[in-house]
Amino acid sequence: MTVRHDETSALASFYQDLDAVDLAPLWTITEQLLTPHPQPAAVPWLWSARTYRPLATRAIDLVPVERGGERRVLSLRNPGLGGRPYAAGTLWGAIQCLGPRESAPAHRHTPGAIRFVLSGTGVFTTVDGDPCDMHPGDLVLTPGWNWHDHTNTGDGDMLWFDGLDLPMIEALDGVFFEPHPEFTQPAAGEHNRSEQRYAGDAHRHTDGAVSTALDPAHSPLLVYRWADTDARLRRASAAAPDAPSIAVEYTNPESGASVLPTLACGVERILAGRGTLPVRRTGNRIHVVRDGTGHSVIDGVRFDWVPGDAFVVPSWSAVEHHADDRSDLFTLADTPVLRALGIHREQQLDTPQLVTGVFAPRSTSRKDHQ
Ligand code: GTQ
Ligand code: FE2
Repeated sequence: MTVRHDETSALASFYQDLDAVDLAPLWTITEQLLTPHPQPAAVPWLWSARTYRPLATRAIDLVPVERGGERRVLSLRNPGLGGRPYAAGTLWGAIQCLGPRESAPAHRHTPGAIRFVLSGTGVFTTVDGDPCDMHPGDLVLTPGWNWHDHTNTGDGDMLWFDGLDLPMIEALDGVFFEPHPEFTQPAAGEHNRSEQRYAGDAHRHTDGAVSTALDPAHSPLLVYRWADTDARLRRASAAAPDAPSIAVEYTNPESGASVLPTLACGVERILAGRGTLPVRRTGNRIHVVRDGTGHSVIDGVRFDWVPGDAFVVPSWSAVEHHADDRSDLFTLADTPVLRALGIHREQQLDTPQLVTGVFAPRSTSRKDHQ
């Protein structure tokens, strides 16, 4: 179709007039907005423990934990997000560290958080007056608007992974934050009260798709011990001896729902020398390697991992996991929100992906000194 010159210039000045009064024509941007499938800005990415551990140690030496700063936290910043400090479009992921006899000040916020302990001992997080002891492999919840502070009573550093729904709550313009009037919550006496009250099996065997039950409330159980998670994985594995992998979800012991209304947590155990077939799911995921070495293939790129590494699987990326030795991958996912809104989708692929590249994790030029 030929357009006469005066029509072209009429159209150009029409677009200028629209722009000048803050109107945008859909027909020029519709394909960017209504994509055939999710096109997350976040890219598959991995942060290696070998690189972040010495940087966390330097942070402990260099940066005090104070009011205002609140937390000594290194966020996993996805390079696809234009400098925003988020691991994925909906998920905050970070490494938090606390040195000997340090406390991080009490506060609360509407975004909900989970902690998965990486290393160290002697730390507890007080959640609305209940001090929850933290050991490697434990999961601790700080649900939205619950007061929380962290205290290291020990002689060594502790490192843990933080996951929050912060970018999701930010997108909903729902962020509130409040400092506690005291630096830490008043000493509360007995520790682990939620654990004593709700002790028992709070895990569910799943097919890897976490969170089928929905609950607007958070779990009343605030700490899940690794020994219980491991026991549940062993039982599930014994019941399915031929399965290459087993997945369990941490659940609300009262309703069976995800641990937080917005966030689901689980562990996927991949047996030595075995692997999973690729799957695509809506929603974003962060995995933290608890045990084992192996690799994942995400959209055709191979990501090698060892314990402590954290990696992101953006929505609708094809992902498969392969273990050298028996491997446990902790999973944080926003699945409950997609399910609640009726937009969760999953697609199993029948053949392994063709590997077209190998991810090279970033490392510091000052050679990973310990
Ligand atoms: O420990 O309270 O990684 O408020 C980000 C925000 C941790 C925390 C984070 C937080 C915290
Ligand atoms: Fe917080």
